[in-house]
Amino acid sequence: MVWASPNPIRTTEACELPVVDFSAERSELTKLIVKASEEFGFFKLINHGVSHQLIAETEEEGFTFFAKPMAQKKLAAPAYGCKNIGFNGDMGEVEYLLFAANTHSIANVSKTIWPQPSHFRCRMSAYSEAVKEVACEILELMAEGLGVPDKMFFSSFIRDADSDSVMRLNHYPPDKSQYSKVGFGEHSDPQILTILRSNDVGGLQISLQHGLWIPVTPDPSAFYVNVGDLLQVMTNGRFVSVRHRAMTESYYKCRMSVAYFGAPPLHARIVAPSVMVTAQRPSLFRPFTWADYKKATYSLRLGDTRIDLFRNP
Ligand code: GA4
Repeated sequence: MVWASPNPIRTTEACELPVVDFSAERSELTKLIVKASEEFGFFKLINHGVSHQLIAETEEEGFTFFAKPMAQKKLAAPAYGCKNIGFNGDMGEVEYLLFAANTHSIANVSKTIWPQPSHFRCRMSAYSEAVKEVACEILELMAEGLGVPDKMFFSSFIRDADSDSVMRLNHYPPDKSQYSKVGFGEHSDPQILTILRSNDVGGLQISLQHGLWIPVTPDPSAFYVNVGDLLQVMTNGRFVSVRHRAMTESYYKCRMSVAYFGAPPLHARIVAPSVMVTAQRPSLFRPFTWADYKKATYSLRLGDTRIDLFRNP
């Protein structure tokens, strides 16, 4: 299907995206996750085990916040943003809440939103903890599937108390115009792993080869998992960080997504474990810290391929 879109980039539905059933047997699971991360850097996770009630309550907190008058939402700045993405002029048809995924930061954001004690703090913290656990389990299965001797090699970065993980609630307005617009432009996620959940309104697309966009059918009961740039580096290029974007799609309903971006502490040194570096496959990237990478990320535009700055000559 070719979408009516002001931009000439084609989209297609002619590609089946990988689905991983988290309740499958462990050895099967490791194989599927590794294959999907190598070929797509993306997969849909079903039977993830996070309670439907917790997910519904998190969604409710988001919708309640975004339904507030603009003047009140702006009180939550800089966590709240509308249309402006990052600091270098990127824009999109989106409003969002973006905050560090630790209990302390969530409590602070909560205070700017609701002066009285509210559900927001408890629910967001519980959700963040639950998806962090899913992300860690996935990273441990990845390590196992890749033959990394330390199964916690990847997950220990985001389990660290100083992890720089963030959460983002994106709220896309319904699109009454004839053409689909860019909600959140093309990019890869800079962190290690992203766990995304949305309501039943579509809009997410992933790019496999440059120029071909694949719409992802929304499934509110599932999570969508993105390999981030740091995991591409730590697997010495075996896994690929997926380029994706969100387009406005619905004529009548808002899309809301909640993303957890699992990141290391700022001082963490990002290198591939020795088993991923061989004579046939020498190290593709030079060592750097997450602080170095984050600085480069924020100095560039959303769609820039920042990972290239860290490649070995
Ligand atoms: C994309 C992934 C996450 O949403 C995010 C984004 C961040 C931001 O919105 O502040 C960035 C973007 C994201 C990558 C390039 C820079 C930084 C906006 C931007 C233009 C929170 C992240 O970590 O990187």
